[in-house]
Amino acid sequence: MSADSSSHTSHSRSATRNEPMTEQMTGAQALVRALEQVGVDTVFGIPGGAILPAYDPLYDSTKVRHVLVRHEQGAGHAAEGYAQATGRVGVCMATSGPGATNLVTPIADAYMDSVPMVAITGQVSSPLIGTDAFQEADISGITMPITKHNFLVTDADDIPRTIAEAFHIASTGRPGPVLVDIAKDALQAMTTFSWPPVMQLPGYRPVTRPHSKQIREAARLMTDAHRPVLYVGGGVHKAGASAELRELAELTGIPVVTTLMARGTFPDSHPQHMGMPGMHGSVSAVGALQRSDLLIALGTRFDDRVTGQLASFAPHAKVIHADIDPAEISKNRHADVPIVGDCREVIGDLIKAVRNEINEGRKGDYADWWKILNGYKQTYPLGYEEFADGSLAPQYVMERLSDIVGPDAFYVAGVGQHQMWAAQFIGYERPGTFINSGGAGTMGFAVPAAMGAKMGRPDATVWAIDGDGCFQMTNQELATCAIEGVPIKVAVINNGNLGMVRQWQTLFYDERYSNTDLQRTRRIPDFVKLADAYGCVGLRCERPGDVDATIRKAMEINDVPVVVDFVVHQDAMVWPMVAAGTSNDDIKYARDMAPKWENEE
Ligand SMILES: Cc1ncc(C[n+]2csc(CCOP(=O)(O)OP(=O)(O)O)c2C)c(N)n1
Ligand SMILES: [Mg+2]
Repeated sequence: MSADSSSHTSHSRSATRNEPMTEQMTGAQALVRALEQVGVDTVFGIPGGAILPAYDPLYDSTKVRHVLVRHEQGAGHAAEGYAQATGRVGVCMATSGPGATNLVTPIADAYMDSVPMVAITGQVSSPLIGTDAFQEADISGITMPITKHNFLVTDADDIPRTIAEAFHIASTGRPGPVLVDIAKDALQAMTTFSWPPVMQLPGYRPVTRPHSKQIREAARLMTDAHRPVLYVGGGVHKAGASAELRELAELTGIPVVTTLMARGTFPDSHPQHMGMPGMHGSVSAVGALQRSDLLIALGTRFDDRVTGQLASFAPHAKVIHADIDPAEISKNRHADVPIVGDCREVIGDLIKAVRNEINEGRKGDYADWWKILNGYKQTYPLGYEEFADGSLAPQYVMERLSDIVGPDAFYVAGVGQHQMWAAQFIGYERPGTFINSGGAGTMGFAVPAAMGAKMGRPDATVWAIDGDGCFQMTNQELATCAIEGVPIKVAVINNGNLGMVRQWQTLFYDERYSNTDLQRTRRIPDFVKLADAYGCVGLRCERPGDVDATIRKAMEINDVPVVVDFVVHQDAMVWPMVAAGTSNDDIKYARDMAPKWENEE
């Protein structure tokens, strides 16, 4: 490939600062140039026939680094991890047909968790579309319900504008995944590249400024309430509003709960923090919501994992619900005060409105509420069972990781028990430091997402906390990490089982362990040997006494990825738990152990 043919050397007219640049090139070159123009520095992907024209100019780009992953699912989750660690749009690329369908899971994942992502796929040439051509899949049709928006591009002239629009849509309003499917002949055709293009999105105008009347109404309710709770979801961090949240919380003295997607948005160590609500939330957080008379729901969506049985969720509470996406408001729970807007603006305005209330001599008094809440915290702290045989408790591993690694690292979890323990037993102090698959619950998320996070934030320590089941779904990206020089650390919480499913079998299926045993005594595969085979360092830890030294050793290795096989007891369970479909009031903090709510009040 000659550098002379690169897109950088063929200016027909030198672009000055204010003049739009205009140049003849192929659609593929226009694609790469557009990606450079929107500021993309990293693309995760795998080439193939239909996308091949795009890979040629990509080879020459000095601005865009393409990371060759081992599976397109890895590309998608890496783009998500990159996006969540940096706040920028993550980008993945794949060929048509199976390449594109391998992206479906991460696209769905990004959609559920509002992650800004652009997925670029090659499509068969436009005359072949609809003919069952080789490697044809209608990926825009397939992903219609799981993308914020998607495009099928069949004309080279549309490529720059479509890329500009895709990045704009993915990153503004409620973030989400956008698919750009480009027919091969559009990539090969000649076009005139000009930048910036004029976007054509007349119907797309996210409302970011909240309505002042609603804000005043909300502030009044907050002042009048006796038992308010700030119910904080992932949208608050996405809006970059954690500082504002803290100011509002401290100004009002209202307790805060942070959902799975909001861990770290409000510091765990803050005395007003009540913990994580939901199916595996703390008794204090679940109790606070259930007994509340006012929920101030910010960037959160009343997910069933938080509400439990909806009809009995927070039965005495009025609801203020602020979200950038009007479709979320009153979707699951009626909002008495609906507020459409960006959480940073909403919280900023709420601070001003509450100050006005205070200046007028009206301040909320929540002293009695805090007596109840502090009682919950003292009586029902998070705890766990230790095993008499000296085997390792997974929660202990989390506690030690938290202490030794500290709150500046990123923790990227898979899905299952280990994810819940990572949410519960690691102390999060900084927004965005816990990255996980919340809405979709996608096994296999951790390793590639950690890789993406580390590439976006190379100076940060990134720990993937994975299950032995999850790890076997996407550990091939360890090869990518080793080759690309991405020294992530992976803690495999190896309980030898599809543990979360096994937990449900223990509790609800009479201990009939149908197809959840991964046969750990046979050690197939041996994760330490597997790490070695992938060019990573593999460590194993089986006893509590070795945990600290093992973590420290992993922390000292910074040139290659490290995998630690933490062999833990298979019977460890995630508590507290609200059984699916039951009321939050029926939360158990251990097996058959229910809190006594009445005594606390
Ligand atoms: C792709 C996918 N398949 C199946 C499930 C259902 N599922 C949820 S948790 C889980 C077990 C996960 O096992 P492991 O990774 O070992 O984690 P553990 O619960 O043991 O910590 C399964 C099978 C899922 N969430 N995602
Ligand atoms: Mg497991």
